[in-house]
Amino acid sequence: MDIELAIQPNDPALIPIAEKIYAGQRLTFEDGLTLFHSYDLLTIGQLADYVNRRLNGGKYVYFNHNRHVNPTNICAFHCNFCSFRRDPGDPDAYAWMPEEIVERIRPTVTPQITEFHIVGGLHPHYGFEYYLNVLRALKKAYPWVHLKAFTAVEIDFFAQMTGLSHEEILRQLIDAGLDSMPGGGAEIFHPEIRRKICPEKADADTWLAVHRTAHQLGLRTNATMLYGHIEKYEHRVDHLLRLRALQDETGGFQTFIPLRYHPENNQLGRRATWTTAHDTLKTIAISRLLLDNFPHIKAYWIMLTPPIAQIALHFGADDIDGTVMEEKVYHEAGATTEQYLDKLDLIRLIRAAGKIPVERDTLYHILRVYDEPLEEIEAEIIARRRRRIAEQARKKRELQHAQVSSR
Ligand code: V47
Repeated sequence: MDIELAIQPNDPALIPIAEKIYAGQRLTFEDGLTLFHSYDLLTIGQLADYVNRRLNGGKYVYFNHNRHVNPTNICAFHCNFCSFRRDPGDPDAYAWMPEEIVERIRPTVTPQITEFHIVGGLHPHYGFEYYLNVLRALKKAYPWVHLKAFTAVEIDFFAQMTGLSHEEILRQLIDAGLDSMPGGGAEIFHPEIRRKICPEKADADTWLAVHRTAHQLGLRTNATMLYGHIEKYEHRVDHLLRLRALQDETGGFQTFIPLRYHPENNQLGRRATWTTAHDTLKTIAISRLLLDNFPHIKAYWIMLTPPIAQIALHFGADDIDGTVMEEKVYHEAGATTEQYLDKLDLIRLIRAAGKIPVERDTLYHILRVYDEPLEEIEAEIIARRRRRIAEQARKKRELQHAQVSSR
């Protein structure tokens, strides 16, 4: 049976939108609003799944082996949704020196890891050189790892601090080892909301201009949207369409990541609450439908929880991010998920959703397709894990032995 015939909207308002989607036509601002106002979640999800299958085949779900690195939580800005930032002198404020970062993460850096996701506070005193040195030190110590670092807001902060253009800042960062940029700092573009939640941050035009420049320099970047606080549906649609317009121009975005707002330990949380699973799945699906020119939609398991991320794989998402290791931004804000899932956990999660796990690098080159029987994959990964633990124990014994002998 034709897929078009199989999807029968319960909400009649969705019929003309479904027809446009089958015809491959672009959705408008009004279509976006109609979708958000509709409670027909299953139809919206089926439409998004249909588009994902048309764009990506619908069988593969991507993940990567990555690690988050947050060099400092000291931040000059005061975004009211942020639970991670600290002022200098706060008891739990920290700022790690580049070599310290290299050593702190060493125990978790294996030859299999392919990406460091590096974001943090805008340190008021450290200067641009500190951030360049973080990249240089990491690249020198772990040259095989892709550095996805610094949001457009950080790039704009460095430009303000130094008086250099965004282009010059990006060129210097690329020289120091930058390979691509994450999608953070986008929040909600509309000025009505942006000025209430992050008035000091680069505005929408600046955020988009930084990504435009990055794309012109050959960097691939991601984009995000922080939803589920005080914004209205029209602000979400406005946000998505601004991203779509830039992507039409440059084609440099890889993935869109809707970020579910977490209200604990931040000022905005006194006014806003957790959003619902229904809203999350609808937002993921509508992102897939409106962002017809974005290759991928990510269901970030840290934000959504693994069970909801798994369901999102049937609502248009084709990526769940990676192993992450040591996530701080959302856990300070009340995220209850693990801070780390290993490769096997991710593979099991994706396979249990009836999809084929595909390990990718940051730029979506396929490293391995996990399509063999699950028991074989489990046996292989567990055996490798055992070998690694035995090897670490052997190295530790050797070190202790050498220390005793040298006394
Ligand atoms: O810009 C901060 C968000 C973002 C909260 O590019 C919060 O692959 C929810 O951008 N509740 C940074 N969200 C993280 C980010 C990201 C994450 C995963 C993958 C990628 C990628 C990018 O975190 C910030 C902000 O929007 N954030 N505080 C909070 N309380």
